[in-house]
Amino acid sequence: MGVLNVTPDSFSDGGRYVSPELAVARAQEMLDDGADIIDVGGESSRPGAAPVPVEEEMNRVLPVIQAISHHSSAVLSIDTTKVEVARSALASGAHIINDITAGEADPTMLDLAAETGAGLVLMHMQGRPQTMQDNPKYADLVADVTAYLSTRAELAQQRGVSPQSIAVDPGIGFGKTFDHNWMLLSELQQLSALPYPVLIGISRKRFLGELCGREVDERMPASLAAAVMARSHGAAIIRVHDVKETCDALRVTDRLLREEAL
Ligand code: HH2
Repeated sequence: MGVLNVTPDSFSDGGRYVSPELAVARAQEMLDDGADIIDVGGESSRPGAAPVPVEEEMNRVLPVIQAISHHSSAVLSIDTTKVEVARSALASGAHIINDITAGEADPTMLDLAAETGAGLVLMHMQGRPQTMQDNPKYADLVADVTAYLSTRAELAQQRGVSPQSIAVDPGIGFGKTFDHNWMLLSELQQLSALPYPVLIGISRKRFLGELCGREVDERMPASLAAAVMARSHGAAIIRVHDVKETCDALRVTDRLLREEAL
């Protein structure tokens, strides 16, 4: 899954793809590099990010989704917590709702997924972006995150979402300390045991920078190592900025995993 943030303030690619022309060109580049899904976002969720009004978010993402779907048959996801944005994005050509609040910000998000048959990514977050990094605490991190995602996925199904449409995501960096992120990555198998594909977003995130002492644009090697480990622990979808390099790393990982399974 290639990341396409149409925002002025995303932590990694903020401000780079604000015009629809640049965004469409970037989407095409990621598709050529091997992305299966392009995740379009119009609101940064980095710690402390300012909320974006619904009209503004729509003005950012809709022209981009319309233009990409006009130019290609790419699978598009919309990274939003707002049901109005998701509804318009689906009507403009998106196929998947990526909701970092797992339908909690707006409970009708689950109904929208049911009604449209869209894919639905349910992500775990403790707190909300404004405050989520203020001392997050868990009784049993991996069990808590796994139970939360399982419960949200069951609720989505009660609302009419097909189980085949659901993916779950532990939300690396969302209400997690440095150690929490490492623990979730190392014990991803527990989440992979749920009957849904696991999506994970590690690309260029702060915990990698902290470990290696690298700024955002120097975190690709660390992101590749994390992607390889996540894949070998069962992640089905990896959300990344560096698509070409990640695809090569995953081709090697998948080939070796297949060999090991023989
Ligand atoms: N991470 C970010 C945004 N959306 N969605 C899912 N499902 N999983 C993630 O880990 C995830 C996500 C944050 O990264 P990015 O979009 O690059 O930055 P920003 O939130 O600043 O726009």
